[in-house]
Amino acid sequence: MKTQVPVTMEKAFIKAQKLVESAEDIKIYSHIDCDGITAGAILSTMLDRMDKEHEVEFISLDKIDELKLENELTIFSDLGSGQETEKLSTSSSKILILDHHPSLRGPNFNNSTIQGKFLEINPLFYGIEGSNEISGGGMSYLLARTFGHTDLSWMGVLSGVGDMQNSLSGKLEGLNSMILQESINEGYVESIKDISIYGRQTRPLFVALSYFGDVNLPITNNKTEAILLLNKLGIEKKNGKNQRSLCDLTAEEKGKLFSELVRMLSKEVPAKYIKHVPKLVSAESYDFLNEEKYTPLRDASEFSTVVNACSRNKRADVALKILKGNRNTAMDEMEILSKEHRRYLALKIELIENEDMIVHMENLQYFEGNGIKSEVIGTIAGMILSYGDWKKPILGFTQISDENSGIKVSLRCSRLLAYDGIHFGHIIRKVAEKVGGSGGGHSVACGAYIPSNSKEEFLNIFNNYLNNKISN
Ligand SMILES: [Mn+2]
Repeated sequence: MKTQVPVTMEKAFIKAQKLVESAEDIKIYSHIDCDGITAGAILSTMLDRMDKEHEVEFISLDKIDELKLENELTIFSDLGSGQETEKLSTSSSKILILDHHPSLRGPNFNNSTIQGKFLEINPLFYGIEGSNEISGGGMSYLLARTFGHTDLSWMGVLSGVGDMQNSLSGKLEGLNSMILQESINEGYVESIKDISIYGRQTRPLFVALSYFGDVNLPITNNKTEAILLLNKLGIEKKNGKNQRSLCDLTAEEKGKLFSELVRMLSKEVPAKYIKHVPKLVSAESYDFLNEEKYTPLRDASEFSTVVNACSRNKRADVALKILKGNRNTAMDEMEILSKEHRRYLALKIELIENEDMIVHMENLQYFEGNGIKSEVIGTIAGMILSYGDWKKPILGFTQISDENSGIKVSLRCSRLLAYDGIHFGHIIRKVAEKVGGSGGGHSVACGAYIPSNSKEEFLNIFNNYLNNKISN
């Protein structure tokens, strides 16, 4: 795993630097998710500092084919590699791609017919993994870094976490860890050896514990049990009038909680998984030191939820303002969007749970999203897993959009399945292709787009494919 930018890759970034320096009018297209929006914020800040005329637009992947390039330089960040971006090229436009998804072209295309007008920089060209070693925002940061803007490294950390690059190992690795180190050196980030629970800054500890979902424990979806657990361990729930959060615990208290969670989990999981249990409970967490404690912007993982809440309500502009530090009105808007986001998720979870909408097949479980916005179907699948059977993956289906009758399917599963060697990102791609769709992603969080009438066939192929791979 590389923790330094390879020389050949550095050379590519110097070429990119020249492209940017020589352009007077620049357009940025970036992906409309946490990683992509943060990538856009990094590039936009970089261009602001150079006084370059530019515009940022956040789009979904299916929109790329329709674009008409009208600017001197167009930068694609966190997207563009997996699309036929070269076809957009015109005689008067230059293209720069900073992406970390698998490329349709490969490194040699840069030297081909449209040489000098098309530059794609992708970690995979340099033997660096795009799923856990660097994100789209990380690639954008590496460009900003060639101009000396190492103070933007904290956004590289945020995009790595937002892209779930740390989800399996519990920490940022490869080039992500280099970016993390730079952000620590700059005094923007603190890395903390911690317990792997979401909501470190904003959720009362017992609430955060009740969302434990990789394995169903007595505390899962049960706040009373979570409180009893804290009582048993002698961990105070309150600090004066205020509920304590994970970030308030002492190292000793975290140690006690860690041991108890490991003990509880080891009782619950099949023998072959026991060796992986500690990885489920421990993780590095990242605090942004310039953000106030107990706010959702202090913790990298909670910050990424805020960005997602904005984008999923089609207000990426609010997230962009917050990232770039234009906070005044954006903070209020962000709070409203976050509340709305949480309310929407809670309503949908309640519906699926109350109506018993999880359907069990031999090797998987699924639910029909009936009108759930396709932007959040993955988030909801992840949350609903704790109401189903953690030993199987869960798939959520929903219509792509009002205009597109195709189906979006999202899959989530316990990290234990991935530690055991299953990579659902690869599996979902194969199965989706068999029914005429496309898909991919991480081992524990991935998705696909499939034709509108192919759900049954997709489910059957998927279920059969998992024969003997899932232990029930
Ligand atoms: Mn990404």
